[in-house]
Amino acid sequence: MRIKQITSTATDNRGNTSEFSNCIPVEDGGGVVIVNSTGDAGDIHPGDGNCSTGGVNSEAQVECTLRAAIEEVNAQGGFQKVIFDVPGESPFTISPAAGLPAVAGQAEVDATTQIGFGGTPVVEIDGSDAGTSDGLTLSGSDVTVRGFAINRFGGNGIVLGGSGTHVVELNYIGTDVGGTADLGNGGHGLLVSDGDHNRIGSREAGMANVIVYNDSDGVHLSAGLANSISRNSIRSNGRLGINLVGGSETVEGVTSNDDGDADTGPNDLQNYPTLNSAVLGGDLLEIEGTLTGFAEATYTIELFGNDTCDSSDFGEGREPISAPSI
Ligand SMILES: [Ca+2]
Ligand SMILES: [Ca+2]
Ligand SMILES: [Ca+2]
Ligand SMILES: [Ca+2]
Repeated sequence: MRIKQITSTATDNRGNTSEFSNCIPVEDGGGVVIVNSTGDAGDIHPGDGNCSTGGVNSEAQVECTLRAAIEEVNAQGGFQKVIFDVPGESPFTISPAAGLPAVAGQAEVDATTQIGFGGTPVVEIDGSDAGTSDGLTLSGSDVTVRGFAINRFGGNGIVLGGSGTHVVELNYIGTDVGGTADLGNGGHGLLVSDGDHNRIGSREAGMANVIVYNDSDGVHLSAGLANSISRNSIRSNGRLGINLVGGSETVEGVTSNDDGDADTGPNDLQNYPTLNSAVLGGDLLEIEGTLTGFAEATYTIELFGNDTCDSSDFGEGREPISAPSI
């Protein structure tokens, strides 16, 4: 019996039993699927409640791969959580032979659950064998992807589509689990192709993404509104760190600020600040700049430190410094 409502009684140590308590609905906490193999086989019966390739992993357990887990949770529907318990040692490298299926949501795919995780990714998705495909694609809504190194895909590292409200945090996109090797993806690090209210990065310490060495932009937005990109380390990508292209902006490259910011497109073609001076005296960094926008709105300004500026002279943003609001 699927329990839909729950109530309770209390009995004391003398045997006196109470009336029933209040009755409350049981919320659906979703299922949990455990990936226990770096293999690439698919699920033999998607939607049957079990993630199984029909084979076994290195410890003779019923094998569940990342591909099989995505197929299974997509078929089950409802909120599903994918966690990791792969035998062996870091890095746990998954090498798909073709593109992985899109994660249709709602789901949380959380590689920080893998034993050995100590604050930085230990599970790597290596696209070397996956042709021109993208690494992970998020469709539908409410998909969280956390804790992966995603590298060497011919396409983009992660694609956010569907209706949005996805979360991408604590991933290394374009590098290895060490965060240093140049293993960029062939397209953008992240592409937001559709959807609103996605969150890329996090204000929480240690939860933002590292987006480096990708051949095109670090984060490319071609549609959608209210897609926040916060506190990530974005550097050494082939083109811009963050690129808004679409709406009234039809060309690639740095989008010019407009007076009053009435232009429209991805993220409403939000104007960026204009920095005038930065002076470091001892521990005190004094920045002067301006932002043209709507008088009644509030804006959060994030500052980033770099060793060198991008060849465009705009960005990228290697080290987030602080986040004052105005
Ligand atoms: Ca299954
Ligand atoms: Ca642009
Ligand atoms: Ca603008
Ligand atoms: Ca605008």
